Amino acid sequence: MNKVNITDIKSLLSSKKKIIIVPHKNPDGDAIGSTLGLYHYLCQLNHDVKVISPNEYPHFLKWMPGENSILKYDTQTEVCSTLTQDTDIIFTLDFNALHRAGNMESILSKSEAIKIMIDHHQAPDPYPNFTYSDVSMSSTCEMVYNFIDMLGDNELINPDVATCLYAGIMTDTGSFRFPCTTSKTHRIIADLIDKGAKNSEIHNNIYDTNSYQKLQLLGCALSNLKVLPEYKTAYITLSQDELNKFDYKKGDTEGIVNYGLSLNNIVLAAIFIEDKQEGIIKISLRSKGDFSVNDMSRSYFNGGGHINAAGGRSESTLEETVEKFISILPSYNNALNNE
Ligand SMILES: [Mn+2]
Repeated sequence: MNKVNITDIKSLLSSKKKIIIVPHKNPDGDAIGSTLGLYHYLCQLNHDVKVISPNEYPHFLKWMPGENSILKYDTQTEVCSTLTQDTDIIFTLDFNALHRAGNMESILSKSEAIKIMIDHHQAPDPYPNFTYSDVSMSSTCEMVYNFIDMLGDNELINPDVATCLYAGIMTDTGSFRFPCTTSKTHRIIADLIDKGAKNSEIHNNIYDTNSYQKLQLLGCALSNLKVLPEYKTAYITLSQDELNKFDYKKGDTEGIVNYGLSLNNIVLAAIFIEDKQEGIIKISLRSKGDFSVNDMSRSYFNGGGHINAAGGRSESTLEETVEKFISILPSYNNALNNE
């Protein structure tokens, strides 16, 4: 794995460049926070910077400074294609394989621009010219902080940069409680507050925006929760009909999987969400300790992620997907019961 070469990047950024910053498809708080944090930093260096998201993101991220300047590839394809074809540098943030950029995959892989990856997921693809990959990091936002710091520009972390990076670290660490949260993470968070991130306001903006329907959907998910104590496993299902009944909007199911993991004596939690439009079942897996849901997802559910948090998908029905999940648990019996 390459470590990013800061000296080369520093000289690359020493003259005005056209720069595109791209988060992964279906961007979350860390993806939007890191792209906007980097955007506010690069704008101060007088580069010509654009953030292009492959698609739309949830409404609870639509308060971040600079958010209204984000272009969306799926609805603004022409302008986004032109910009991507005519750029000097492309930063890809919070993902490490081009297929994670969804419909932007082919335009990104064809581009001759210098590519710089900043990411904390496992097993990065070798597409970039510069790779800053570190799976021990809590979030890509923590890495963007380090990146700016390594470039010697810590003083350019203004309230806008600080706010975006704080939001991404907070969401990717489950408000600083996941095992990836280190003392270094807290030191960075402290510095971001000193530099103008309003921590309590950011928390409210992200977490206190529930609609009545969203809470009803959560109630439905929790009543569907099943526990398999012999495998220290809990799982939740949500069918398309249930999503429709509660007027599902993008982001409404975010975090629901963690309720399974909050049960006493549970090591593995899963949620299976039917998506009839895409014709797939979306899967989120969470675990405690050394049990790797990244491995499980890579082996069985066409996905991956981190040791304790991974995503995946299935093209079978909801029922078949759950059956498959239950059928593979015996092969993980020792690992689950040794936690
Ligand atoms: Mn992340």
